[in-house]
Amino acid sequence: MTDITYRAGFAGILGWTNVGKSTLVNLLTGMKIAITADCPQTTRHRLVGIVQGDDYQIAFTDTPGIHNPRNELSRHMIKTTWGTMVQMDLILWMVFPDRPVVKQLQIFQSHLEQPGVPLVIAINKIDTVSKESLIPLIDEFYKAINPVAIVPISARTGLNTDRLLDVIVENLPVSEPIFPIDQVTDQPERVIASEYIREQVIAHTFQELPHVVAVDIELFRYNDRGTLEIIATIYVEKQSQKGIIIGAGGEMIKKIGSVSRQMISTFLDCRVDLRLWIKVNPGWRSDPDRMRRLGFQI
Ligand SMILES: Nc1nc2c(ncn2[C@@H]2O[C@H](COP(=O)(O)OP(=O)(O)OP(=O)(O)O)[C@@H](O)[C@H]2O)c(=O)[nH]1
Ligand SMILES: [Mg+2]
Repeated sequence: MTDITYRAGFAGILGWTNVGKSTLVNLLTGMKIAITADCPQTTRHRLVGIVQGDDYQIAFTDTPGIHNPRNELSRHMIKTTWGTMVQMDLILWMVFPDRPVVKQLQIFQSHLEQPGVPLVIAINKIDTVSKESLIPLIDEFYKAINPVAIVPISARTGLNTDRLLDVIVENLPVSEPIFPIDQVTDQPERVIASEYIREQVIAHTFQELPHVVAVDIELFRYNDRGTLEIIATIYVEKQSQKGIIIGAGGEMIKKIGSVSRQMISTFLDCRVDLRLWIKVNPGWRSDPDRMRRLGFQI
């Protein structure tokens, strides 16, 4: 019999690129499930981060941020986001604290107003604005759309995120847990490993090539001594980009390798032996066949 005090469901996180969706998923799960970066279009796949309480389970569904599409990869990312939203028990729309409501709402309206699906608005990055500036913004949001609540938060500092969790739980259906109660994500280990590597490439080469990089795991195997052996290929689009990643005297690739190895080792709690290759794959972001080979489900 269903416990009538237990609530569970999928909360889809939706928002413009760079608003802080993945940062929030990591903060609430307490694990680094989603990679983040100080540049747009970081998240490329839908992924679930599971937050468990005594009487609730929230499956936060992180999505690629909305932006103006420029190639097949962009179009695929945005299609993923809108597609994800139709299967949610609740929509969490994350917005900026310093942009006008009309500018933020735009193409979102029809995706946010779904019959029977509660909408919660989280105004993120409030650590960057004055408290006073939030009051008129909140009023404006209530005039534009009909959320069950608007919660100002900081996904970076954790400010007010307890309140956000309370509001979400109150608005989820009464249900049995959806995932096993010790599970934190739906992402396979090898995908998380490849994402950590991609994050470190972005972090170390920032401004120069965040969008052209894809990472493919070619070997992912625990050996007899319990060490995880990984061989990964970093794909870029031009020879010059390959040079940037290698860096002077190979310093850059060494740093990318050592930080990502450490991150994978911490996440999976084991020794990791990581080998990285870099290959030039011109135009992969505009070619559905090659995107499929790199793991995109299109
Ligand atoms: N100051 C501040 N920065 C934040 C906050 N939340 C996220 N950020 C920063 O904003 C940048 C983007 O964060 P992400 O979590 O990658 O944003 P996202 O919405 O997942 O972006 P996409 O995956 O591209 O859609 C990162 O540099 C974060 O550290 C916040 O509450 N305050
Ligand atoms: Mg993201």
